[in-house]
Amino acid sequence: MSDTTTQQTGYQAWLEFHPVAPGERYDQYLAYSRIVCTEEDEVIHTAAQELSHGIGKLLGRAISVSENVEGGAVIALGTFGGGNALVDRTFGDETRSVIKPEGFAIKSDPASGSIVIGASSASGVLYGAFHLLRLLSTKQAVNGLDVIENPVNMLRMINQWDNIDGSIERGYAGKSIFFDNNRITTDLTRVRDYARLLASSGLNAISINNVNVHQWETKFLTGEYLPEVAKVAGVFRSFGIKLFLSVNYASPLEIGGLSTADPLDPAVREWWRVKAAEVYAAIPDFGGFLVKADSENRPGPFTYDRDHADGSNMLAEALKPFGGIVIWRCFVYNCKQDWRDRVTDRARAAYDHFKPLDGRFMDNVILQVKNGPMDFQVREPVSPLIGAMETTNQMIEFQITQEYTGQQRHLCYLVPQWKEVLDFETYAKGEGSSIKRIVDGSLHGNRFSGFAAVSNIGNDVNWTGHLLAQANLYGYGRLAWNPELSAEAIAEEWIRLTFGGDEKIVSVVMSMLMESWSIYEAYTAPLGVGWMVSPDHHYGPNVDGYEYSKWGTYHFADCHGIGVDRTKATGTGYAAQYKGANYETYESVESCPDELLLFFHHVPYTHVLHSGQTVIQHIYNTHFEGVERAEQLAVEWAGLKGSVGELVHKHVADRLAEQAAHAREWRDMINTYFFRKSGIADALGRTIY
Ligand code: GCV
Repeated sequence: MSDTTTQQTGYQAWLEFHPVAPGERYDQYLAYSRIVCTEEDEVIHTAAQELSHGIGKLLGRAISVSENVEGGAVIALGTFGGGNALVDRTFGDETRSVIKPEGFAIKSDPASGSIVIGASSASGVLYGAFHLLRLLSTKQAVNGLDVIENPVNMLRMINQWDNIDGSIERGYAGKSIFFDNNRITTDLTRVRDYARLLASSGLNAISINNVNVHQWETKFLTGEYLPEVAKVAGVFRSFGIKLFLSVNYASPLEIGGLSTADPLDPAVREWWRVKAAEVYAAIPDFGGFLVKADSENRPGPFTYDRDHADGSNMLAEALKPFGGIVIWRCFVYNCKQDWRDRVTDRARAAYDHFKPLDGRFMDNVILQVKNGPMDFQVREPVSPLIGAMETTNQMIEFQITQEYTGQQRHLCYLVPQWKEVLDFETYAKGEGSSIKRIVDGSLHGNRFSGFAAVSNIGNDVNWTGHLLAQANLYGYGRLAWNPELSAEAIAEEWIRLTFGGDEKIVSVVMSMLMESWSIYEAYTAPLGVGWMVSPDHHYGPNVDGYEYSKWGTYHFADCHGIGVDRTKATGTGYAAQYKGANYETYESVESCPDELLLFFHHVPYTHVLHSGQTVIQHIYNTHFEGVERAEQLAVEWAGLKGSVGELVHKHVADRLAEQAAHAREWRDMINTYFFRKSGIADALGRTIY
């Protein structure tokens, strides 16, 4: 990799540190020529090194790190009471009392002209360092700083779906950076660079292997792999990130020589206790286990006629003495449904399985719930399970990897979608019960809570396949840190950090990102009905791809109409899982929002939407417009030729051309399908085959 710059390959991503030009605050920044770090702590040293590296690149000169606080304006960093005189002098009790475990304060010291970063933990110092670097990289004034930041969410986690053979389930950016050929990779350089990216966006936890834990990965808990896992944990530790493992629920059977994995069997419980002790002996700060059980053919407690509380509590009990946690996924549904069965509704499943168990989980179990009831579609309602369990820890799961949103071949900036989910009012405890307040733990006063998301990276040189998909990884971290940040603010930060401060690039890329989700939605499955993709690989279009299969994902289109009746009155009753006004809004075809109409209702093609269009005309219009808008993305990007690096420009241009071509395929297949089904012509007489 000879040139790793963002402009040429994208490798440095948002940690490119474009040089500050004279006139762009160069002189102001030049004053800070030294970093002062007095504590012997790995994470604080990382922070000092990052500052030295980043500012060095911004200013084009070497920035030293020393312990000496005297001698002009410096950047000092450390924990409160940790021995850095500048930190201790700058931050009084008032500031210290409002800084939470991973928060930080940054203040300018008028006496010395220095900038001081203080925190109550080493991780806080690191986040403070990255915050300052963000200010400098986006060329903001740094005299007179007085910043206090605390992460809103406790767990800010990434889930890798990487397999030991180097493949990645739903990975669209090359092979795994963790595993190759049934071994954990020995050169951890790339893992370290990934840890930097994650920590710099505010993330603090990672599970490194796929939730579908197969034969070889089950052995991660054994001496064959644990020493190597411990090395990976060490890399993440130096960036304040805790390592978790996905575990196979049937491990006692598969690697323990037991004849059962029954969670109430004393021998099974003992096996997990011993196993947890072995893992903690190798990795003292191990985070815990992530578990997909009784889901899509994975083993689980149902085999023994036990429930998910029994299963997760068994693991929680084993981890508890070491401070570990169990993250138990709620993606549990019948994946062998008969498509002729109109009663079973996959959307209902998570709520139906878990809600009755509220109050039965140990306090170190967290339920991880996907943002929607189906599976990361471009449009779904918010999962009604989130917030429905008052005495159970919950965290939300997003998908950064674009399984159903264009697989990093199409541009789809997902932060606006996540924002909508987080701002959704659940009425779980009356008004003011938004999703973000449930997942930050404040609404129900949970001990553990937070965000998880499936990563979108692989060993492609630019990490994410589509360079602009880096914005989703960055945006996820920033949103997990602070869900109040706007999608625009995050996009702007990312563009400036990645491409530098050219205002033309900022405005063009911003408009492309902000439009992209709605463009993708326009030319794919209409009005919230979802799917319509090819089975297995999910890179559509295939309108009936899942219509006659066992996965519970149907649109029920016939010559009269389309959509799934999920009302309580005449359908599956899913709408009744929502509280208060949400139930009424979704139950009624009159009040259901257009974008979710076909998720909740089966309607004739002539049904008139709130927009004034009929369903069929909406389908035609959005698909024609969606293609035009996708083509326009390519035109906008073409205007940046010469402004961004040549290779990067070509790479994104190629992806956008493919997106436009693929959008045309979506348009024609969807429009033709519904024209032939409904027999209703396009009011505007456009070409439909
Ligand atoms: C890891 C969907 C995906 C699967 C994934 C599963 C899950 O079904 O297609 O690849 O498996 O979700 O979240 O467990």
